[in-house]
Amino acid sequence: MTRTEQIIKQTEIYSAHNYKPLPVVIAEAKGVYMTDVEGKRYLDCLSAYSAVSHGHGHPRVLKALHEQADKLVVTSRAFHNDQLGPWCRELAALCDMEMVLPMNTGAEAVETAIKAARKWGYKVKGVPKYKAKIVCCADNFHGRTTTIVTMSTDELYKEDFGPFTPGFEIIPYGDIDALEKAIDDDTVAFLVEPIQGEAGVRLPPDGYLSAARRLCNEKNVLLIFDEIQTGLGRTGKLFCWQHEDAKPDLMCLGKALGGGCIPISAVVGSQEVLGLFRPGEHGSTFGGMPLSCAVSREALRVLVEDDLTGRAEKLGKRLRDGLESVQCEQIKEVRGKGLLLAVEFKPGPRTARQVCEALQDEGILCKETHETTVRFAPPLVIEPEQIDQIIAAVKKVLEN
Ligand code: PXG
Repeated sequence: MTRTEQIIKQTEIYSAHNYKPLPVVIAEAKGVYMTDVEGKRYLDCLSAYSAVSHGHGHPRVLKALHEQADKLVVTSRAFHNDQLGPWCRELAALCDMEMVLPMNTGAEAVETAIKAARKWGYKVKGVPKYKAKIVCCADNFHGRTTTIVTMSTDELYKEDFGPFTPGFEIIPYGDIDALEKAIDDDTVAFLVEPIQGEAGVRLPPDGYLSAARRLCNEKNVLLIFDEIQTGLGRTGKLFCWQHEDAKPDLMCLGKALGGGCIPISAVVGSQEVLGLFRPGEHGSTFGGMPLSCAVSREALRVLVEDDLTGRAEKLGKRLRDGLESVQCEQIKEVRGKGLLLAVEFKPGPRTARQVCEALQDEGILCKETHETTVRFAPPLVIEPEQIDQIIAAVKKVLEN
């Protein structure tokens, strides 16, 4: 048995089977490259679903991690720490928002936004107690807690996990008329991904986000963008909503917020909404811990100083042009923005999973979403020659 087979077998015995990873066991990574336990090197085209936008082990982010780890790691929120305040101020400034509420994972940020919106509904909008409604979109992915899977339209995420949480209405993604119809007096928020990542990098029609912004203004409804996957440069703008200048009331961030080194998430927004929380109503032991905050502060500085957003735009175009030039009958569409791209396949000789497996042999690690789509989302620190390496591998796999 190879070392890879041994480790996979062990994982399958002792780890719950809630994932189906590619058969590769990563042991080390630096920049855009990952190395498996056999010593084979791969170019990472997934970036941990956008969490590793800075590349693996970014030297500055790692340095911040080590330095802070030597000083102070966790205090809980029972005491102040000297990193939380500066991080909140810096993140709020970057987002052009007023306040930040720190959590650890994306799902927790979404849960936080839901609670914030409901509270705003009762305290400010005047919705009758426990009548608050949040509108969300079909095919969304906001995480996997019991409340969040209530919003899912994918049976896999829901079957066997009910009963679910009341207070959500699901409408088709990209349909502004459906949003208008769904909003009633009890509606407190519209929660939506500016691009649906997990649904297969699905883009709404042009003008959708700004139309949603206008509608929410008219109807006194909070607009909440889940930018956990699309935010922090990934799509070629700092935030995906900036493609349409549709600034939300609340924004959920996660993934790349930790610079690929640590889990940290946040809801950022206005004082009018986030200012409503009172002590004890919400929180998390590790949320806002000094280690995460220090790492995230450096990650945000790197994001700006190394212009990761500009790189996503420029190199995303190079990757997209390359993928569009691949001669393969089975390709239905190449889509996405910046370095959040996907190739969708028509039914045919290869499944998306098989394409990923063939790319793995060529030293490129991708992950399929659903049966038909392969996502290409390398770290934003990728170099042009490495983009060309991806394109060459895709051509080799698909043009034969
Ligand atoms: N919102 C969006 C838009 C996401 O893409 C989450 C929320 C939840 O984040 P956390 O940190 O709670 O996983 C995501 C996560 C996976 C996986 O299984 C995660 C995502 C996409 C695909 C797979 O780890 N995105």
